[in-house]
Amino acid sequence: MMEVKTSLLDNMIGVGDMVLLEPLSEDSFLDNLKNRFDHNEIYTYIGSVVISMNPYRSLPIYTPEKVEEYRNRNFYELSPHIYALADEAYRSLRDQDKDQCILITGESGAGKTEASKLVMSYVAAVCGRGQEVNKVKEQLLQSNPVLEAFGNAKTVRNDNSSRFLLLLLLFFSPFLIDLLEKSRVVKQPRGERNFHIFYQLLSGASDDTLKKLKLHRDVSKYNYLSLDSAAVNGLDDAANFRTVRNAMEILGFMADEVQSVLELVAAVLKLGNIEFKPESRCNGSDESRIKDKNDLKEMCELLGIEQSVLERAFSYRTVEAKLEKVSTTLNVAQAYYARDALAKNLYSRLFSWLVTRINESIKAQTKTRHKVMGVLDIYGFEIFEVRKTADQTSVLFFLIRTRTESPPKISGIEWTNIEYFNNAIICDLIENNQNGIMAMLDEECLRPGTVTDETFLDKLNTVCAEHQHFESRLSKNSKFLTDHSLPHNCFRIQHYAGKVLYRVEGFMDKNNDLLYRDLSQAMYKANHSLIKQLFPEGNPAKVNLKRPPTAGFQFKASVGTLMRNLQTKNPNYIRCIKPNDKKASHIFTESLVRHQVHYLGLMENVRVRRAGYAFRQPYEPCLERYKMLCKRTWPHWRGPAREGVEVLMADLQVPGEEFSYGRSKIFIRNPRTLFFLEERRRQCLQDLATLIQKIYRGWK
Ligand code: AD9
Ligand code: MG
Repeated sequence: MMEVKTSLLDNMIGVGDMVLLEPLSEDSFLDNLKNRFDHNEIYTYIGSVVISMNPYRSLPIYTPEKVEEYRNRNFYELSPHIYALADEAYRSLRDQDKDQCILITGESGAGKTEASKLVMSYVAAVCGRGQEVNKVKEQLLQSNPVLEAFGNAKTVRNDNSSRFLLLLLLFFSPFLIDLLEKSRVVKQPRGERNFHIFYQLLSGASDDTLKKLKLHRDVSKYNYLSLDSAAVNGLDDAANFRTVRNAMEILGFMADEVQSVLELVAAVLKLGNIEFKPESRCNGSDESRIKDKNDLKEMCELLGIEQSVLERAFSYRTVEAKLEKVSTTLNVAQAYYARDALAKNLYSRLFSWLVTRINESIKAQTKTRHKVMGVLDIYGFEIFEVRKTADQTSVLFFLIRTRTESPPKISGIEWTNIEYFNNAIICDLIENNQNGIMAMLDEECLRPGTVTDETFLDKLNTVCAEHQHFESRLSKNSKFLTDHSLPHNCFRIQHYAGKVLYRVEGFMDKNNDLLYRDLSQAMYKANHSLIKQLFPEGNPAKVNLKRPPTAGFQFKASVGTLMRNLQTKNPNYIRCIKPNDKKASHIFTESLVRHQVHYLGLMENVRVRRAGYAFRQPYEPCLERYKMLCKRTWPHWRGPAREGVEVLMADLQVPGEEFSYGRSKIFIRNPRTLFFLEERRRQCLQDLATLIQKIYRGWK
């Protein structure tokens, strides 16, 4: 007799798969999560979706023994674990030749990055061993510390918050999309830090290295580094610096490449210290002058730039029209704007370069095209915050798109219709080419005359109001909410997760992200191969009169590529939940978790998955209907109905993954199984009828 696996129910704290939760309500869902969390069961399924609660402490559940335990086992065989998902994805990749992607979503600090690392290390542990594979594995794992040093920072919500979008493709054609939160380079919110690498360099580099980079060890000497949170508990910047250096070496960075990278990091710090003062001109205008040229001088030495070239680029802006060049002087505000734009560009282009460089080095190890497994770790969704910037707008709408997951279609039999939040409306509102928010932002940025964040907001309000008038798709669905009670510089969008207030402050700037041509040309002239590479548009031979694409445009393009990439893969979902706001273990703040369950759409998820079980029936009628199919249950079963059904299913050798046992019902996944049972029953009845006829004839 076939052994029926029921480990999802046996020896288990609460219910391991929310699909089997009865009765199903938000309260029972939360109770189950809490119960399991209190017993260190941080993973729970919704069908094949893994919910992961952040334990905020290390649990002994990621050992090599655990890896062995989950290896090559069926998803529902063992208790819920992220390894089960990783194994399932890996096996489908290997055996069915299906490219996989793992989509990880959740609030900032919920554990997405940790989850992606766990998936990566699991796959690295179980996948093939050849020399080539080993090399790639090592490099992939080593890319983590480097990317985190340059792309992560301490935020209020997470001491190691990823500030970029990462799509990591394993097996092994790496592809990383980097959309770095570049505004952080020049300004950080209170209580947050700049990217880790700055602090790592200052505390971890040798005296000799610092001297070469013309840096002080003292963080307080640098304008771009926030003071109030320079040291973070539990974060050892110096040790991490050594890890990063070591990882770069394993990734095949040459000594001079590492040196160039560090020079750029140092240059950004120097740049932040350049300050400007106004100087009155006889024509009454104010021109900006550099206050103290020492930092400028040192920066130019680091990057091999002629000081006078950069100095000029900070004083003038040249606009090239068709045949003529017009130079205008910069005032102090414009000079600071130019400085910060340069710093942001330097750093974000360095980050992109690192990503490309890592990709190349991994690619160089792989000779054949392999099947692909992607891990998408999306940076945090800061739902509780009012402050939303243009960087974040993009992320928000990206999240919304990744969350569109339509329920499976099953023909015939029972089908529960689930109201799904229609994301298309929001995507349209934000993305639509004519009157989407992004398009309007682009248009406003290009409009001549005085354009400010406020004029943008006015435009948004007017256009949306007009559309309301014409009952257009945009506002018919009332996703853009104008409301006189809003603070004057805000608008509100009804997202999947709830209403989100956006403040327009800085939207234009962020979208514009304009680097004056004089500065890119100054960078291109640098006698520094890396810098030269990073500013190809500074090449005077390549004067391009077109405006550079806006940040919004670039974002849309990148997301487009990403989406096309993901659509070709089989998705696996991990939903991360943050149990409390204190980064503390053992605390389960119900209201906070409830909120996340809402905006991650987990209840809908359960309903959809339940509907995905084509058939569910209480044990008793099920046993009554099919008991004739098994000698042990026919004509009477004396024990509890559930056990009778278990015996029945085992006797009929229905594969374990085709059904699940709930508290009072059996859930059958595939209509095929139901047809099989019905067919057997029909045959049985027919045989019985024939038998009865025979007997009847015999009597006659
Ligand atoms: V952000 O959107 O990048 O700001 P993430 O990525 O969701 O965020 P992260 O993975 O960085 O959060 O987790 C935050 C912290 O929670 C980690 O630094 C760990 O200290 C802690 N954490 C998360 N998951 C686990 C885990 N499975 N085991 C132990 C964990 N600690
Ligand atoms: Mg992260």
